[in-house]
Amino acid sequence: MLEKLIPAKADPILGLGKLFAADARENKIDLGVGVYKDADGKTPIMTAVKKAEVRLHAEQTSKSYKALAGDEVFRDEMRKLVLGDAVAADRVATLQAPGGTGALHQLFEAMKLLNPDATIWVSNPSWPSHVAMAKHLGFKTENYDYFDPATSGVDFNGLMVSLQGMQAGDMLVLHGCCHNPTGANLTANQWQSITDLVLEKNVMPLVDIAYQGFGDGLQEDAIYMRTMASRMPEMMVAASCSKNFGLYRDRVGCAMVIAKDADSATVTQGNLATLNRMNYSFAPDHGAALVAIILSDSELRAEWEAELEEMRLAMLTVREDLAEALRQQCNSDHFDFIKDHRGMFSRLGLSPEQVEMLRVDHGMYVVGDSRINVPGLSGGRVAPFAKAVSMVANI
Ligand code: PLP
Ligand code: TYF
Repeated sequence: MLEKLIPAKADPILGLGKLFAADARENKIDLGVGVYKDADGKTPIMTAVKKAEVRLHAEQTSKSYKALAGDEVFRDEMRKLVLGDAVAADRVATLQAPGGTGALHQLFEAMKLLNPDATIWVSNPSWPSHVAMAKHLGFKTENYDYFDPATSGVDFNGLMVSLQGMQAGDMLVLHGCCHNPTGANLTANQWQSITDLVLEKNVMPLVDIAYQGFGDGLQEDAIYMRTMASRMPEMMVAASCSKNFGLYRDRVGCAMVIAKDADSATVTQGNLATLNRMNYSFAPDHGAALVAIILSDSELRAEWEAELEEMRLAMLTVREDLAEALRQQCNSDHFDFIKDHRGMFSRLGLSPEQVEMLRVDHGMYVVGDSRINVPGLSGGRVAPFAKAVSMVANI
């Protein structure tokens, strides 16, 4: 039967890592996969996470199963971290899931129960897994305009025109903050206009928040999404702890469903737990247990928040430095938008050929759509990168 399989396509982001590993050049730079890197190019374990692991090791007495929906402290702390007090706690059903991807998967599955004929609307461009997962689960998908290459900002008119095509019962995927792959983000007013439209059209919003704390701050990054949540009778949120806790491989995420009232939330909660049972029974515990310890302990929490803030500021410094270096190298303010973008990524607006030249001629590994992983440039990597970009770009 296996002859029916056709070779799988490599993930456009993860595939780059293999090429990088095979490159023998010493001055090569990896700006591919979105993981935080310090000045040494390492992805550190956060100190609060290390301390929570010590505590977990000392205090955990059993590895027996927990609740199907996951650890209650974790889920409640995540609800507060993401939604604040925008929505009454008894209106929110929560589910521990393997990473933000697992949370997205479970929410798509929940959507299958609500409307299998829904079209899932995804920004153009977006993180490739959004469309891939929605299609894999049998949904139709549509793109909505998002990025304006002329300004490297959001094409908001285009976005609103595209979203006029949404039908009642469809789902709209929004990035909560730090848009992947562009780095261009919606303003408060734009979020409000989208919320108006979603309410008018009776569409289910799914906010994917994978970078809370990486943009303008832990609270600031959630604020627009919270305003939307406070206005919506129903909404879904997929949160990831991969980046802001540095727990990538431990697979920690939380799916949240806001229901119109407490009774509806109770029924939703039961259905979410069943979705865990239908897919993998219990979500992995270790990383979620660490997040629960950190978020519910004031000292560890303060330490985590301080380190996260350091990481955020380091990324902003790279943005400032890169924009300035490109000003010098190109003798133009063309790349100043890098300072306005937020999060781990910026789309530079280079052609596939220019991206190829960066890799082949200069050993600079950028995703094919010219997305860079900003923290990959810390530790003195800005100057050589800016030089290489100025050599391939026609500015
Ligand atoms: N959503 C977006 C937009 C992402 O960029 C990512 C990747 O980091 C995720 C979700 C999910 O990440 P993870 O499953 O590693 O938590
Ligand atoms: O966009 C990124 O680089 C991160 C990490 O299949 C990632 O979101 C990339 C590809 C993938 C899963 C995670």
